[in-house]
Amino acid sequence: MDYRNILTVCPYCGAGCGLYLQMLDGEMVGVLPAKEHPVSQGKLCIKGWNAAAFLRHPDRLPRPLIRQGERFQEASWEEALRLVAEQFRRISSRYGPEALGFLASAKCTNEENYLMQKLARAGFKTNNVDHCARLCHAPTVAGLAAAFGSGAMTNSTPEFSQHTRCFLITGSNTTEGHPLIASHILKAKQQGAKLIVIDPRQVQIGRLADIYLCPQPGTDVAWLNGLMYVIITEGLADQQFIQTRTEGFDQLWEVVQQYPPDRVAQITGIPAAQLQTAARMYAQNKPAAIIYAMGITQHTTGTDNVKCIANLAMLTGNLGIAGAGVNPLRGQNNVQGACDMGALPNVYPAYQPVSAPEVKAKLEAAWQVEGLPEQIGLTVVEMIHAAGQGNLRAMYIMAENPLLSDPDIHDARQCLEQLEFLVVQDIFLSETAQLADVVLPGAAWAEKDGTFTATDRRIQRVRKALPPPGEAKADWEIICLLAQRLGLRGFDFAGPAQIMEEVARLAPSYGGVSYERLDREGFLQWPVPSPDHPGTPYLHKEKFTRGLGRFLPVHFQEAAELPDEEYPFILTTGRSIFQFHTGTMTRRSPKLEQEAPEPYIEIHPEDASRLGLKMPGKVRVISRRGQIELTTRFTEQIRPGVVFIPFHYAEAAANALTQAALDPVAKIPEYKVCAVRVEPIGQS
Ligand SMILES: Nc1nc2c(c(=O)[nH]1)N[C@H]1C(S)=C(S)[C@@H](COP(=O)(O)OP(=O)(O)OC[C@H]3O[C@@H](n4cnc5c(=O)[nH]c(N)nc54)[C@H](O)[C@@H]3O)O[C@H]1N2
Ligand SMILES: Nc1nc2c(c(=O)[nH]1)N[C@H]1C(S)=C(S)[C@@H](COP(=O)(O)OP(=O)(O)OC[C@H]3O[C@@H](n4cnc5c(=O)[nH]c(N)nc54)[C@H](O)[C@@H]3O)O[C@H]1N2
Ligand code: SF4
Ligand SMILES: [Mo]
Repeated sequence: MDYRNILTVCPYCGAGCGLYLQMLDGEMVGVLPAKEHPVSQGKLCIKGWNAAAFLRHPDRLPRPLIRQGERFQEASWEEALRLVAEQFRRISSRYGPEALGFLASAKCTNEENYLMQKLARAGFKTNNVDHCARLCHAPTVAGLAAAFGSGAMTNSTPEFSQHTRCFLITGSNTTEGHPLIASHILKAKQQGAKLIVIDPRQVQIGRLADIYLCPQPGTDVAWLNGLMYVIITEGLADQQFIQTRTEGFDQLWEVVQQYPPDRVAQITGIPAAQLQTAARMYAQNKPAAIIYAMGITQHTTGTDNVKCIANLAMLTGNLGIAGAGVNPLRGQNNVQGACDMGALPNVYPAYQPVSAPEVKAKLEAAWQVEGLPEQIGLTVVEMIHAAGQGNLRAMYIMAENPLLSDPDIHDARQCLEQLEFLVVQDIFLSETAQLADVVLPGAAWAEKDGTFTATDRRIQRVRKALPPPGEAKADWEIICLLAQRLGLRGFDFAGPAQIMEEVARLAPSYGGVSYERLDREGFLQWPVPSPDHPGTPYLHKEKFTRGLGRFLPVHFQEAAELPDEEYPFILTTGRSIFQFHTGTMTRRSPKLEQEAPEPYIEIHPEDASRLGLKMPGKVRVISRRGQIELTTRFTEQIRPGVVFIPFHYAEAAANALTQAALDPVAKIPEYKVCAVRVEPIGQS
């Protein structure tokens, strides 16, 4: 008998927990948490324990599929790749490279994302490459890069339980979205750290808080400016840090002085006294960490919200020290890495701008190509709209499911239907794959080698434990085969380790990364510029990446669509601990599906009784874009006038209701605010 444990990383959230896959005679028999892992420390959340449950599901795609009219026909790799190569070449030469779009993926490895953007840029000369970070932390990347010069989480997860004295958590349902990060926070709280939670829903972490504030959704700039008003007027700002490390304080004060607590109360619904108490608690307990996620970014003012968070941390000197900082919790297992690899329309690997001539020259030399495109490409939602307008003719979607995850999916579907050619590379026949002309079967996380980069810039090895089903292949291998068929040079890699060697040569912050080091040291946190550099647990120690930190003051602006008589409720959407995104994996994991099998709407009992709703009962929820039917859940943990729907369920897709209003800078859609009406069905 051959029994072995293979150390790898959980495929779900950006916490990046370590786990072992237990293998007996080549079969997977279980999952074990890794005791020595610095983040998970021998624990896993329920998704981690069930991370392998979908791998052998009968719905896994074993062979390529080619559309024949309304149906799919199984095909050989040879046939499928020949068709993809022919169509992409034809469409590119007929309409130009801008008619092609590529979606890379935060579910795939760094090596796979690196190759996808290389294929788009070196192979087809377009920067139309993006991925779900656009729907997630694009405002973080834009806002923090402007303020600090680097758009990543400043500190590290283990610091929360070792150093942090105060947490300000906003727009993060931490115990459900990042459970093993929450456990560091709760450990710190047990040791006496203060906990402030600001969220329109009193999610579990809010119920455990010292102070919980309940703002109206979409009013974050107002209360953040309000906190700064109190800190400045009460003399709690860190003058020395402001003077030596930052610029633009006077401009900040000009704006912030217009947000006294009484005005903030009118805009946000947060009582003035509560705002003052929270401001004092945050400013007087150092080091203090701000932790945020989608409640801050998924707004038309997402970038403004992030800038305010950066302002608040600089104002109190909470940067460049352990346990403090601005900590955007990145969502997917490898969304940090997909951004680092340049799967974004404006930057090459390690955020080197596509518009900089010296960067272009460097990559042209390295990739042995000429004429890399300088023009910034299209973002996710822009690509979908360009397809609808006939400007984008072909798309290659690797490991994303936009027909459930994009806003306003009825419109998204109509747009994608206009494409001349759609390739989807997935492990299941997702909603998006069902629309494809060619479906390419990928290998899942436990079936391939590579690296994922967790939210705290922690690069870790993912290891192959078992073969993919049927003829499915690792995504990196599929891209290489396609590129070779297209006659492109520079895609003949022996394996992921060799791809990482190329990444390390071209991406300065990954310069010291190698598989040999990762195997020896367990993880590396970027920037790790050279083989002898130890890696960086927290950023901006002596100076900011851009030199001085820059205050970027912003005024409050309303959300794009507010309630009115016809659509009187604010809909906010998000997650449940048991399900992940569009459910392709968790809904095929029996224990997870059993816990949360059905779509639901959370509504305050006052609103429910006004509408005459019953629990359990069914309602129809209607927005200007669509309607869905689901089950009611009454809870006092939501603001009256606000309803919540998770977006995991195809049978009642929250994104049938949401809208594609975008943040003008980051181009993220406003998933967290739109107007809806709620009607009882079959109740009297
Ligand atoms: N179980 C599970 N875990 C996941 C995922 C999953 O699908 N399932 N997805 C992963 C991914 S990709 C991501 S991005 C993360 C997301 O992690 P979170 O961002 O924690 O998840 P959401 O459910 O979107 O929750 C956002 C929070 O913002 C609050 N909120 C809503 N509107 C506003 C507002 O206007 N202002 C403020 N301040 N707060 C608001 C909501 O009440 C909620 O508490 O989770 C990751 N982890
Ligand atoms: N209403 C609403 N909508 C939202 C959000 C919200 O809060 N509210 N959040 C947004 C956010 S933050 C995010 S990140 C997006 C997520 O949006 P998506 O990324 O579109 O959602 P996923 O379900 O994670 O899609 C991943 C796909 O990859 C496949 N897959 C998994 N592993 C592999 C692999 O190794 N290889 C291949 N080839 N395929 C694989 C899965 O089967 C699945 O189809 O959703 C966004 N949409
Ligand atoms: S916290 Fe995230 S990374 Fe850790 S086990 Fe749960 S889903 Fe996986
Ligand atoms: Mo996300």
